[in-house]
Amino acid sequence: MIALRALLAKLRGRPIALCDVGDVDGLASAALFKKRHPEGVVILVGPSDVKKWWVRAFTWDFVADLPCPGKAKVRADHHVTNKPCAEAEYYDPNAPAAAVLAAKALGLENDAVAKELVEAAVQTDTANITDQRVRLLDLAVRYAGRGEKYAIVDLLAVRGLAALEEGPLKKLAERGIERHNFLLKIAELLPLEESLFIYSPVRLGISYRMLTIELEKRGVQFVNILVRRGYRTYRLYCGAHKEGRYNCAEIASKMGGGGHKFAAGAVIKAPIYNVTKPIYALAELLKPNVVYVLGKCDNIKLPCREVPVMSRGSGD
Ligand SMILES: [Mn+2]
Repeated sequence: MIALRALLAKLRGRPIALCDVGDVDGLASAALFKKRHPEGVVILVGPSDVKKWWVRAFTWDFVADLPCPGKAKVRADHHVTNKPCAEAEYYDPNAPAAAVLAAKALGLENDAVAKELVEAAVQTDTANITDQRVRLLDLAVRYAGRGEKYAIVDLLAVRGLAALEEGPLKKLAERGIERHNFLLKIAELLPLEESLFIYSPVRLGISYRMLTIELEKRGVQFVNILVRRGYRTYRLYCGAHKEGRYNCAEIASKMGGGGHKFAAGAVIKAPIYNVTKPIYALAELLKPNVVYVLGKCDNIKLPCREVPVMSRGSGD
């Protein structure tokens, strides 16, 4: 458990950092902290985890790319919606990435490896990737599990982007490319209708959030992907065009989740006596002409079209 990891670090008198688990910016910021404090311990969490009691219980030596966890000594962040709170704030809503501010906060502005990491964070956070190594890092991070992300932070702290050239980070990047290509293949098989209802009866090892974004890029206005993650467990990913008339927050909240107008989601538990209920509950809300199934239409009592995909095992 990550709370225990933080507690142990505290007891050993090590500096602790709290960084965003979600993207290259968060991980690059964490790597900068490790570069400055090799004995330090990084904890990676998402923005919503910051409200958890154990996160609020600690005094964090360094926080990056996240809202205030309560008690923080130094914080580097560029989100307009996050209020400053730390003893020393490196906060600039106009900064292209939190890592830019993290490097400043940690006194690493002139370090060559740090410069590389900052540049990688800027390119990914501004969706303007020009360096091939940054593209590889982005794909490695997108498809990495939590444990793998800690390994990425350590490797980046020691070697910078050169860590992508061999060993575990090269492997993670290769897996990222493979999964992303699989995602693009699925996107190609789907029709570009205004609104899509997609059902995935098994997890395909892709990022479904990325698939909603990819389909929107291609012109779909409203994408709902329902993924069956277990016998009774489902996950909804909703994506809508920012200026469109569709509202993901509304759909997600009706399914027991939440989020933004343009991106929202829900985890749904089906009743034991009716394990396919979430499919029909979502269809009731969306009233789709057809359900696109990433696999077989078996037993789905709705107009259904099969999208022939090859399963690749679990991932996101
Ligand atoms: Mn960021």
